Amino acid sequence: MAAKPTPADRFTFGLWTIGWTARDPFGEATREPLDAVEAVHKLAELGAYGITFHDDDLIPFGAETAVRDEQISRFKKALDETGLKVPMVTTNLFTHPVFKDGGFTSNDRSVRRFALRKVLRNIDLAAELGANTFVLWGGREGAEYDLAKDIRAALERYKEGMNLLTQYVTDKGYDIRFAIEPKPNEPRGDILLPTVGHALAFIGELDKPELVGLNPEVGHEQMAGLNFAHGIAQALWHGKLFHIDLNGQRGIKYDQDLVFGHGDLLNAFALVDLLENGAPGGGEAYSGPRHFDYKPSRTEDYDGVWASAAANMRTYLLLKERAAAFRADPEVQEALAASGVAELQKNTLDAGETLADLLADRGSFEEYDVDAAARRGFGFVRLNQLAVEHVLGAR
Ligand code: 3MF
Ligand code: MG
Ligand code: MG
Repeated sequence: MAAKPTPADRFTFGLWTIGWTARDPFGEATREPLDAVEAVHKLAELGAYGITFHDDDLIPFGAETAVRDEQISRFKKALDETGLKVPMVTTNLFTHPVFKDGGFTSNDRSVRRFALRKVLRNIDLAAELGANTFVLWGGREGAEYDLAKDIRAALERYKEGMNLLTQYVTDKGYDIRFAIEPKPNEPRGDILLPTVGHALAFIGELDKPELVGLNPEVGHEQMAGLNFAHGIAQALWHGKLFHIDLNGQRGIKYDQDLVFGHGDLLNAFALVDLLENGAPGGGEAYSGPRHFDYKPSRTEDYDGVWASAAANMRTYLLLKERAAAFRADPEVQEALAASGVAELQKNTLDAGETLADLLADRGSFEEYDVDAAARRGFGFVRLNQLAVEHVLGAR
Protein backbone atom coordinates (compact mmCIF):
# COMPACT_ATOMS: atom_id res chain seq x y z
CA MET A 1 0.00 0.00 0.00
CA ALA A 2 1.39 3.37 -0.98
CA ALA A 3 2.32 5.85 1.69
CA LYS A 4 0.10 8.88 2.23
CA PRO A 5 1.28 11.84 0.17
CA THR A 6 3.46 14.35 1.99
CA PRO A 7 4.98 17.66 0.84
CA ALA A 8 8.25 15.75 0.22
CA ASP A 9 6.51 14.13 -2.77
CA ARG A 10 6.21 17.62 -4.34
CA PHE A 11 2.63 17.20 -5.58
CA THR A 12 1.09 20.44 -6.81
CA PHE A 13 -2.32 21.35 -8.24
CA GLY A 14 -3.60 24.19 -10.37
CA LEU A 15 -6.20 26.32 -8.57
CA TRP A 16 -8.21 26.02 -11.78
CA THR A 17 -8.33 22.20 -11.49
CA ILE A 18 -10.10 21.61 -8.18
CA GLY A 19 -11.73 25.01 -8.69
CA TRP A 20 -13.31 24.08 -12.03
CA THR A 21 -17.05 24.59 -11.66
CA ALA A 22 -17.63 22.19 -14.57
CA ARG A 23 -19.10 24.52 -17.17
CA ASP A 24 -18.55 22.93 -20.59
CA PRO A 25 -19.56 23.93 -24.15
CA PHE A 26 -22.89 22.12 -23.72
CA GLY A 27 -23.83 22.74 -20.11
CA GLU A 28 -23.84 25.07 -17.15
CA ALA A 29 -21.67 24.76 -14.07
CA THR A 30 -22.53 21.84 -11.81
CA ARG A 31 -20.58 23.11 -8.79
CA GLU A 32 -20.42 26.36 -6.83
CA PRO A 33 -17.20 28.39 -7.09
CA LEU A 34 -14.40 27.37 -4.72
CA ASP A 35 -12.64 30.03 -2.67
CA ALA A 36 -8.84 30.08 -3.16
CA VAL A 37 -8.29 30.12 0.62
CA GLU A 38 -10.34 26.95 1.06
CA ALA A 39 -8.46 25.34 -1.84
CA VAL A 40 -5.13 26.03 -0.12
CA HIS A 41 -6.28 24.57 3.20
CA LYS A 42 -7.83 21.50 1.61
CA LEU A 43 -4.79 20.71 -0.57
CA ALA A 44 -2.50 21.08 2.43
CA GLU A 45 -4.70 18.65 4.40
CA LEU A 46 -4.46 16.13 1.56
CA GLY A 47 -0.64 16.26 1.66
CA ALA A 48 0.10 18.42 -1.38
CA TYR A 49 3.26 20.51 -1.60
CA GLY A 50 1.96 23.45 -3.55
CA ILE A 51 -0.63 25.28 -5.57
CA THR A 52 -0.34 27.09 -8.90
CA PHE A 53 -2.68 29.55 -10.59
CA HIS A 54 -3.48 31.79 -13.54
CA ASP A 55 -3.79 35.47 -12.58
CA ASP A 56 -7.54 35.32 -13.29
CA ASP A 57 -8.07 32.21 -11.12
CA LEU A 58 -7.06 34.26 -8.09
CA ILE A 59 -8.03 37.79 -9.07
CA PRO A 60 -11.06 38.43 -11.28
CA PHE A 61 -10.10 39.90 -14.68
CA GLY A 62 -10.08 43.69 -14.53
CA ALA A 63 -10.46 43.87 -10.72
CA GLU A 64 -9.72 47.21 -9.01
CA THR A 65 -6.29 47.42 -7.36
CA ALA A 66 -7.82 47.30 -3.87
CA VAL A 67 -9.70 44.07 -4.67
CA ARG A 68 -6.55 42.59 -6.22
CA ASP A 69 -4.41 43.46 -3.19
CA GLU A 70 -6.99 42.08 -0.76
CA GLN A 71 -7.26 38.80 -2.66
CA ILE A 72 -3.48 38.40 -2.83
CA SER A 73 -3.13 39.07 0.89
CA ARG A 74 -5.86 36.53 1.81
CA PHE A 75 -4.09 33.98 -0.39
CA LYS A 76 -0.68 34.69 1.14
CA LYS A 77 -2.13 34.34 4.63
CA ALA A 78 -3.49 30.90 3.72
CA LEU A 79 -0.07 29.93 2.32
CA ASP A 80 1.60 31.03 5.56
CA GLU A 81 -0.92 29.12 7.67
CA THR A 82 -0.46 25.88 5.75
CA GLY A 83 3.12 26.02 4.44
CA LEU A 84 1.84 25.38 0.91
CA LYS A 85 4.21 26.71 -1.78
CA VAL A 86 3.65 28.39 -5.15
CA PRO A 87 6.36 26.94 -7.39
CA MET A 88 4.65 27.96 -10.64
CA VAL A 89 2.44 30.78 -11.88
CA THR A 90 0.81 31.25 -15.30
CA THR A 91 -1.25 33.85 -17.14
CA ASN A 92 -4.70 33.53 -18.61
CA LEU A 93 -4.52 34.73 -22.22
CA PHE A 94 -7.49 32.69 -23.36
CA THR A 95 -10.76 33.33 -21.46
CA HIS A 96 -11.55 37.00 -22.08
CA PRO A 97 -13.04 37.70 -25.54
CA VAL A 98 -10.22 40.16 -26.25
CA PHE A 99 -7.98 37.11 -26.72
CA LYS A 100 -10.25 35.37 -29.21
CA ASP A 101 -7.51 35.54 -31.87
CA GLY A 102 -4.67 34.97 -29.42
CA GLY A 103 -2.46 36.99 -27.09
CA PHE A 104 1.12 37.20 -28.35
CA THR A 105 0.05 36.29 -31.89
CA SER A 106 -3.29 38.07 -32.34
CA ASN A 107 -3.59 39.73 -35.72
CA ASP A 108 -4.53 42.85 -33.69
CA ARG A 109 -1.32 44.59 -32.53
CA SER A 110 -3.05 46.38 -29.63
CA VAL A 111 -4.13 43.00 -28.23
CA ARG A 112 -0.54 41.78 -28.42
CA ARG A 113 0.64 44.80 -26.41
CA PHE A 114 -2.13 44.26 -23.84
CA ALA A 115 -1.24 40.55 -23.55
CA LEU A 116 2.40 41.39 -22.91
CA ARG A 117 1.45 43.87 -20.17
CA LYS A 118 -0.84 41.28 -18.55
CA VAL A 119 1.97 38.71 -18.49
CA LEU A 120 4.61 41.17 -17.23
CA ARG A 121 2.39 42.22 -14.34
CA ASN A 122 1.83 38.59 -13.43
CA ILE A 123 5.57 37.83 -13.55
CA ASP A 124 6.01 40.42 -10.78
CA LEU A 125 3.41 38.56 -8.72
CA ALA A 126 5.13 35.22 -9.47
CA ALA A 127 8.44 36.64 -8.22
CA GLU A 128 6.74 38.05 -5.11
CA LEU A 129 5.35 34.59 -4.28
CA GLY A 130 8.70 32.85 -4.86
CA ALA A 131 7.71 30.92 -8.00
CA ASN A 132 10.66 29.75 -10.13
CA THR A 133 8.67 28.56 -13.11
CA PHE A 134 6.35 30.60 -15.28
CA VAL A 135 4.20 28.51 -17.62
CA LEU A 136 2.91 29.75 -20.96
CA TRP A 137 0.09 27.81 -22.54
CA GLY A 138 -0.91 29.60 -25.73
CA GLY A 139 -4.32 28.01 -26.13
CA ARG A 140 -5.67 30.84 -28.32
CA GLU A 141 -2.44 31.24 -30.31
CA GLY A 142 -3.62 29.55 -33.47
CA ALA A 143 -6.27 29.54 -36.15
CA GLU A 144 -9.24 27.79 -37.65
CA TYR A 145 -8.62 29.02 -41.22
CA ASP A 146 -5.30 28.58 -43.02
CA LEU A 147 -5.42 31.85 -44.94
CA ALA A 148 -6.42 33.93 -41.92
CA LYS A 149 -3.11 33.59 -40.10
CA ASP A 150 0.38 34.17 -41.48
CA ILE A 151 2.04 31.40 -39.47
CA ARG A 152 5.60 32.61 -40.05
CA ALA A 153 4.66 36.10 -38.87
CA ALA A 154 2.84 34.59 -35.89
CA LEU A 155 5.98 32.66 -34.93
CA GLU A 156 8.00 35.89 -35.25
CA ARG A 157 5.58 37.63 -32.86
CA TYR A 158 5.64 34.64 -30.48
CA LYS A 159 9.43 34.86 -30.52
CA GLU A 160 9.34 38.63 -30.00
CA GLY A 161 7.06 38.11 -26.97
CA MET A 162 9.25 35.37 -25.48
CA ASN A 163 12.40 37.45 -25.98
CA LEU A 164 10.80 40.37 -24.15
CA LEU A 165 9.84 38.11 -21.25
CA THR A 166 13.33 36.64 -20.85
CA GLN A 167 14.76 40.18 -21.09
CA TYR A 168 12.36 41.30 -18.35
CA VAL A 169 13.29 38.60 -15.81
CA THR A 170 16.98 39.18 -16.56
CA ASP A 171 16.67 42.96 -16.06
CA LYS A 172 14.70 42.46 -12.85
CA GLY A 173 17.07 39.77 -11.55
CA TYR A 174 14.19 37.33 -11.03
CA ASP A 175 15.05 33.66 -10.55
CA ILE A 176 12.35 32.57 -12.99
CA ARG A 177 12.44 30.28 -16.03
CA PHE A 178 9.69 29.90 -18.61
CA ALA A 179 8.00 26.66 -19.60
CA ILE A 180 6.00 26.47 -22.83
CA GLU A 181 3.05 24.07 -22.78
CA PRO A 182 2.34 22.53 -26.19
CA LYS A 183 -1.15 21.45 -27.24
CA PRO A 184 -2.33 20.45 -30.73
CA ASN A 185 -5.86 21.92 -30.70
CA GLU A 186 -8.73 23.04 -28.44
CA PRO A 187 -9.80 25.75 -28.08
CA ARG A 188 -8.29 26.78 -31.47
CA GLY A 189 -8.75 24.48 -34.44
CA ASP A 190 -4.96 24.35 -34.69
CA ILE A 191 -2.69 25.74 -31.97
CA LEU A 192 0.85 27.02 -32.63
CA LEU A 193 3.66 24.91 -31.08
CA PRO A 194 1.34 21.88 -31.12
CA THR A 195 3.72 19.25 -29.71
CA VAL A 196 6.85 18.86 -27.59
CA GLY A 197 8.92 18.60 -30.77
CA HIS A 198 7.57 21.82 -32.30
CA ALA A 199 8.16 23.72 -29.04
CA LEU A 200 11.72 22.40 -28.68
CA ALA A 201 12.58 23.59 -32.17
CA PHE A 202 11.03 27.01 -31.44
CA ILE A 203 13.03 27.43 -28.21
CA GLY A 204 16.23 26.98 -30.20
CA GLU A 205 15.42 30.19 -32.12
CA LEU A 206 15.09 32.41 -29.03
CA ASP A 207 17.56 35.00 -27.65
CA LYS A 208 17.92 33.28 -24.26
CA PRO A 209 17.04 29.65 -24.88
CA GLU A 210 18.52 28.67 -21.51
CA LEU A 211 15.63 30.46 -19.79
CA VAL A 212 12.95 28.62 -21.75
CA GLY A 213 11.91 24.98 -21.47
CA LEU A 214 8.76 22.90 -21.56
CA ASN A 215 5.67 22.07 -19.53
CA PRO A 216 4.36 19.03 -21.43
CA GLU A 217 0.91 17.66 -20.53
CA VAL A 218 0.03 13.96 -20.73
CA GLY A 219 -3.30 14.49 -22.50
CA HIS A 220 -2.02 17.09 -24.94
CA GLU A 221 0.56 14.80 -26.53
CA GLN A 222 -1.92 11.91 -26.49
CA MET A 223 -4.51 14.09 -28.27
CA ALA A 224 -1.96 14.16 -31.10
CA GLY A 225 -1.60 10.37 -30.95
CA LEU A 226 1.93 10.69 -29.57
CA ASN A 227 3.72 8.69 -26.89
CA PHE A 228 3.95 10.93 -23.80
CA ALA A 229 6.74 8.99 -22.08
CA HIS A 230 8.82 9.27 -25.27
CA GLY A 231 8.16 13.02 -25.44
CA ILE A 232 9.27 13.41 -21.83
CA ALA A 233 12.39 11.36 -22.46
CA GLN A 234 13.29 13.66 -25.35
CA ALA A 235 12.56 16.78 -23.27
CA LEU A 236 14.89 15.40 -20.57
CA TRP A 237 17.53 14.59 -23.16
CA HIS A 238 17.49 18.26 -24.26
CA GLY A 239 17.57 19.44 -20.62
CA LYS A 240 14.19 21.09 -21.19
CA LEU A 241 11.81 19.40 -18.76
CA PHE A 242 11.19 22.48 -16.59
CA HIS A 243 7.71 21.42 -15.38
CA ILE A 244 5.05 18.78 -16.13
CA ASP A 245 1.24 18.57 -16.30
CA LEU A 246 0.00 15.14 -15.22
CA ASN A 247 -3.48 13.87 -16.10
CA GLY A 248 -5.26 11.14 -18.04
CA GLN A 249 -6.55 10.96 -21.62
CA ARG A 250 -8.27 8.16 -23.51
CA GLY A 251 -7.19 8.46 -27.10
CA ILE A 252 -7.47 11.08 -29.80
CA LYS A 253 -10.46 13.19 -28.81
CA TYR A 254 -11.24 16.38 -26.85
CA ASP A 255 -8.99 17.26 -23.91
CA GLN A 256 -10.38 15.02 -21.17
CA ASP A 257 -8.18 16.06 -18.24
CA LEU A 258 -8.94 12.82 -16.37
CA VAL A 259 -7.18 11.85 -13.15
CA PHE A 260 -3.55 10.78 -13.69
CA GLY A 261 -3.51 7.09 -14.65
CA HIS A 262 -7.19 7.03 -15.66
CA GLY A 263 -6.16 7.08 -19.32
CA ASP A 264 -3.23 5.09 -20.66
CA LEU A 265 -2.14 3.37 -17.42
CA LEU A 266 0.82 1.51 -18.91
CA ASN A 267 2.25 4.68 -20.41
CA ALA A 268 1.72 6.37 -17.02
CA PHE A 269 3.72 3.51 -15.45
CA ALA A 270 6.56 4.03 -17.96
CA LEU A 271 6.40 7.78 -17.27
CA VAL A 272 6.64 7.43 -13.47
CA ASP A 273 9.45 4.91 -13.89
CA LEU A 274 11.25 7.39 -16.15
CA LEU A 275 10.77 10.36 -13.80
CA GLU A 276 11.66 8.42 -10.65
CA ASN A 277 14.27 5.89 -11.83
CA GLY A 278 15.38 7.11 -15.22
CA ALA A 279 18.51 9.12 -14.47
CA PRO A 280 21.50 7.78 -16.43
CA GLY A 281 22.94 5.96 -13.40
CA GLY A 282 19.49 5.23 -11.91
CA GLY A 283 17.49 7.50 -9.58
CA GLU A 284 15.31 10.54 -10.14
CA ALA A 285 15.51 12.02 -13.64
CA TYR A 286 13.22 15.00 -12.86
CA SER A 287 13.23 16.86 -9.56
CA GLY A 288 10.55 19.51 -10.19
CA PRO A 289 6.96 19.51 -8.93
CA ARG A 290 4.64 16.67 -9.91
CA HIS A 291 1.88 19.00 -11.07
CA PHE A 292 -1.65 17.79 -11.70
CA ASP A 293 -3.62 19.58 -14.41
CA TYR A 294 -6.86 17.61 -14.45
CA LYS A 295 -10.55 18.39 -14.21
CA PRO A 296 -12.72 16.74 -11.56
CA SER A 297 -15.47 15.28 -13.76
CA ARG A 298 -18.67 17.27 -14.20
CA THR A 299 -20.62 14.50 -12.45
CA GLU A 300 -18.82 15.06 -9.12
CA ASP A 301 -19.82 17.13 -6.09
CA TYR A 302 -17.14 18.58 -3.79
CA ASP A 303 -16.63 15.25 -2.01
CA GLY A 304 -15.86 13.84 -5.44
CA VAL A 305 -13.54 16.76 -6.22
CA TRP A 306 -11.38 16.08 -3.16
CA ALA A 307 -11.51 12.32 -3.72
CA SER A 308 -10.27 12.90 -7.27
CA ALA A 309 -7.47 15.20 -6.08
CA ALA A 310 -6.35 12.49 -3.65
CA ALA A 311 -6.66 9.89 -6.43
CA ASN A 312 -4.08 11.70 -8.58
CA MET A 313 -1.50 11.57 -5.81
CA ARG A 314 -2.32 8.03 -4.74
CA THR A 315 -2.09 6.70 -8.29
CA TYR A 316 1.27 8.40 -8.76
CA LEU A 317 2.61 6.92 -5.50
CA LEU A 318 1.27 3.46 -6.33
CA LEU A 319 2.94 3.58 -9.74
CA LYS A 320 6.15 4.75 -8.09
CA GLU A 321 6.00 1.72 -5.78
CA ARG A 322 5.24 -0.59 -8.69
CA ALA A 323 8.15 0.88 -10.68
CA ALA A 324 10.53 0.26 -7.77
CA ALA A 325 9.31 -3.36 -7.53
CA PHE A 326 9.74 -3.76 -11.31
CA ARG A 327 13.33 -2.51 -11.16
CA ALA A 328 14.16 -4.74 -8.14
CA ASP A 329 12.75 -7.95 -9.68
CA PRO A 330 15.66 -10.25 -10.73
CA GLU A 331 13.56 -11.67 -13.56
CA VAL A 332 13.02 -8.14 -14.90
CA GLN A 333 16.76 -7.47 -14.67
CA GLU A 334 17.41 -10.63 -16.61
CA ALA A 335 14.74 -9.78 -19.20
CA LEU A 336 16.16 -6.25 -19.62
CA ALA A 337 19.60 -7.73 -20.25
CA ALA A 338 18.22 -10.28 -22.72
CA SER A 339 16.43 -7.46 -24.55
CA GLY A 340 19.67 -5.48 -24.87
CA VAL A 341 18.20 -2.44 -23.12
CA ALA A 342 21.52 -1.50 -21.47
CA GLU A 343 23.48 -2.35 -24.62
CA LEU A 344 21.96 0.73 -26.26
CA GLN A 345 23.94 2.88 -23.81
CA LYS A 346 27.22 1.65 -25.31
CA ASN A 347 28.75 3.81 -28.02
CA THR A 348 28.47 2.24 -31.45
CA LEU A 349 32.18 2.84 -32.07
CA ASP A 350 34.85 1.96 -29.48
CA ALA A 351 36.66 4.74 -27.65
CA GLY A 352 39.27 6.13 -30.04
CA GLU A 353 37.94 4.13 -32.98
CA THR A 354 37.73 6.24 -36.13
CA LEU A 355 35.53 6.12 -39.17
CA ALA A 356 38.51 4.68 -41.05
CA ASP A 357 38.75 1.89 -38.45
CA LEU A 358 35.09 1.12 -38.91
CA LEU A 359 35.49 1.01 -42.69
CA ALA A 360 38.43 -1.38 -42.26
CA ASP A 361 36.54 -3.65 -39.82
CA ARG A 362 35.52 -6.60 -42.01
CA GLY A 363 33.63 -8.17 -39.10
CA SER A 364 31.15 -5.30 -39.08
CA PHE A 365 30.25 -5.70 -42.76
CA GLU A 366 32.01 -8.00 -45.23
CA GLU A 367 32.16 -10.90 -42.77
CA TYR A 368 29.15 -9.93 -40.67
CA ASP A 369 26.66 -12.76 -40.26
CA VAL A 370 23.59 -10.79 -41.20
CA ASP A 371 21.34 -13.86 -41.13
CA ALA A 372 22.40 -14.83 -37.62
CA ALA A 373 21.81 -11.26 -36.38
CA ALA A 374 18.43 -11.16 -38.13
CA ARG A 375 17.37 -14.34 -36.34
CA ARG A 376 17.80 -12.76 -32.90
CA GLY A 377 14.62 -12.44 -30.84
CA PHE A 378 14.60 -9.33 -28.63
CA GLY A 379 12.15 -10.59 -26.00
CA PHE A 380 10.33 -7.26 -25.77
CA VAL A 381 6.93 -8.91 -25.31
CA ARG A 382 8.14 -10.90 -22.31
CA LEU A 383 9.56 -7.72 -20.81
CA ASN A 384 6.30 -5.86 -21.38
CA GLN A 385 4.31 -8.70 -19.80
CA LEU A 386 6.51 -8.44 -16.71
CA ALA A 387 5.68 -4.72 -16.61
CA VAL A 388 1.96 -5.47 -16.93
CA GLU A 389 2.15 -8.02 -14.11
CA HIS A 390 3.92 -5.53 -11.86
CA VAL A 391 1.30 -2.88 -12.63
CA LEU A 392 -1.44 -5.41 -11.83
CA GLY A 393 0.25 -6.27 -8.54
CA ALA A 394 0.66 -9.90 -9.66
CA ARG A 395 4.39 -9.88 -8.88
C1 3MF B 1 -5.36 23.56 -21.19
C2 3MF B 1 -4.29 23.52 -20.20
C3 3MF B 1 -4.10 24.79 -19.45
C4 3MF B 1 -2.68 25.03 -19.00
C5 3MF B 1 -2.57 26.22 -18.15
C6 3MF B 1 -1.17 26.39 -17.77
C7 3MF B 1 -6.01 25.68 -18.38
O1 3MF B 1 -5.54 22.37 -21.83
O2 3MF B 1 -3.68 22.50 -19.99
O3 3MF B 1 -4.97 24.77 -18.34
O4 3MF B 1 -2.13 23.94 -18.35
O5 3MF B 1 -3.00 27.35 -18.81
O6 3MF B 1 -0.54 26.90 -17.31
MG1 MG C 1 -4.90 20.63 -20.74
MG1 MG D 1 -2.04 21.96 -18.79
